[in-house]
Amino acid sequence: MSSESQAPKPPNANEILKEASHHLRGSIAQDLADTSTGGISEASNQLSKFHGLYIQDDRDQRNILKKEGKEKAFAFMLRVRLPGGAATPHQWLVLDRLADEVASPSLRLTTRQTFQFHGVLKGNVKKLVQGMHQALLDSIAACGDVNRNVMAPPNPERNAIVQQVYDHARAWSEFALPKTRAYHEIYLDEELVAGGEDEPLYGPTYLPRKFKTGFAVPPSNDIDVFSQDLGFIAIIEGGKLAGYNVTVGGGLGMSHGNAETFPRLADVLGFIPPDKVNAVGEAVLTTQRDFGDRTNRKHARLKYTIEDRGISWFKAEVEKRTGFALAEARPYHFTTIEDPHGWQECADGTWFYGLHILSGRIKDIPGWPMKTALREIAAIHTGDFRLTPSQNLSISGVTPEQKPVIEGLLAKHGLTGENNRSGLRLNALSCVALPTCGLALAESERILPDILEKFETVLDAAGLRDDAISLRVTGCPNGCARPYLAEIGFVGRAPGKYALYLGASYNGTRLNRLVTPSITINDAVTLLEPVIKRYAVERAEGEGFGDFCDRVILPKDATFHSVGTDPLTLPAAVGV
Ligand code: SRM
Ligand code: SF4
Repeated sequence: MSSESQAPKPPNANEILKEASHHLRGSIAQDLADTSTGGISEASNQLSKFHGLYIQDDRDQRNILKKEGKEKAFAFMLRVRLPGGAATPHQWLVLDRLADEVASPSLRLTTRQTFQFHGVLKGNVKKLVQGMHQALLDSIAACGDVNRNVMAPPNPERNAIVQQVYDHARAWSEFALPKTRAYHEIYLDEELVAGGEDEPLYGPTYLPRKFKTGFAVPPSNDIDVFSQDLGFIAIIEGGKLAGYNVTVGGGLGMSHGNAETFPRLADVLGFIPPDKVNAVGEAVLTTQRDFGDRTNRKHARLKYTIEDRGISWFKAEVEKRTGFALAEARPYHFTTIEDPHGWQECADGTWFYGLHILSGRIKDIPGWPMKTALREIAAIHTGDFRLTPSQNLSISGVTPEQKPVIEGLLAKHGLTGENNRSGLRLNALSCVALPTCGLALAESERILPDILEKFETVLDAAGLRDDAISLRVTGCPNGCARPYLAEIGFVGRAPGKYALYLGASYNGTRLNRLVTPSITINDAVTLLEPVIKRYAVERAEGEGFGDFCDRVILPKDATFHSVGTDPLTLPAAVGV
């Protein structure tokens, strides 16, 4: 072996950038002040992600502007930090107004329970951040190589256990926040910290890659706990929260044609009592900080650290850092990922209303004035809003007296039927994709209604309109709508072409498998029509569509396939 091949690989460019950034400052402030362009430098783009900001350009306009020799139509996306997805009515009204005044003006609920603004022009970035700040909201660590928005079941008022879990999620979120004041200086005009500050948890280069945490309360796996880098599954014994099973190493992003990247379900590491959440979280996070791959960003998530070094090694390292051993994992059972819809009564005597919002897009269109309706509700609501992991909204903490008022407002705007949709539609997710996402290879949010209509026709004919089937679409293999955990997954490959995946379990505990690497939506409907018909007549009692595909349609010996390696021959398997 040559000495050259033994030399350690150099850190990737982002590592050098982070180290030199003076705790995430870099030249973002100067770039934002530069009025000669609507964009910012690539270095500032990488760093501003840590502050929840991405520079994007309108991809619908990209070619036209290029032909005209003009600059791209640059604008920022801003993602709010909102642990557990909770916002007050006042905060809702502020975000609603800011969307009108300085952004696209739609609001977008994300798959990790927060809001995104799109179309924020450079000159409006500080106005937006300052406006949010007035309402005690920020976008710190909403993106970047840090612990991101922490997920938790959206309705703590349901019972005392959910409330406890929610409190633990918030405490972990606070604990794992970066300490740098860069955000306050750049966007809120706070004075520069003279000597710089310390980042006790992260150090100067933060984490090798994004890091995601979620808390689940069985039987609901609404947060898709096995897709999280770090997960906590509440264990309930004798009607009390006994503690958590800790999960590590989940993650979904992959690249088409790169077998070294793959979606991975988390391992269950062991059981801990409730007061050990932060200690274990810190040990997991710092192990990844110290051992994660800082040479190759495509191999830098915790899932690869665990895959490469083994779960036993990882557990030993975590236990070394905490100073205590994790107990054996305790039994749990997940049944669903679906949000509750409509009115639900809570233990504290209040109610919440689960409102389905397709792709989490809140805007006004003729006949569907969702933004106006929610603004009017926010103006009189005395409880909270909770954003769900399925891009839906829960209007929570509603008193019995206010219930008819809120219902009246939904009725006034013709929105009471939103929850009376097909089981497929109520369980569908899509990522943003075009025109804002710079990584999209195909449409996602904009094509979802069309996909749903086509499949609804087939499902109606098979008598399956009300069956809950999860369908998730993304514009590229990064997996932002968690498509590899869907019973039917479409993953953008090229304009109009998708990789089709089938056979995940409905409760988020088994990944789906690649059926065909590139197919049009029409061809996929044709391909799946006989499968759906067979499912309608041949399924076992209570069997979900994904389980049926896994049991009957997909070959027994197949493991997860990445694109380019032996897609399953579904037509032969189905007998069409
Ligand atoms: Fe995501 C990158 C949108 C949840 C995996 N994601 C992006 C960017 C920022 C594109 C970019 O880097 O330029 C997208 C912005 C699009 C836009 O115009 O708004 C984007 N991701 C989203 C959201 C808004 C999808 C949605 O429609 O709701 C979700 C915001 C979550 C939040 O509030 O924090 C979103 N992204 C996810 C999830 C699901 C989850 O976390 O539960 C995943 C898969 C889980 C995972 O991380 O493994 C996910 N996003 C990615 C990846 C691939 C990461 C990887 O390990 O390979 C990227 C690309 C990257 O990081 O390089 C990405
Ligand atoms: Fe963009 Fe791909 Fe994420 Fe969709 S899955 S938002 S296309 S990065």
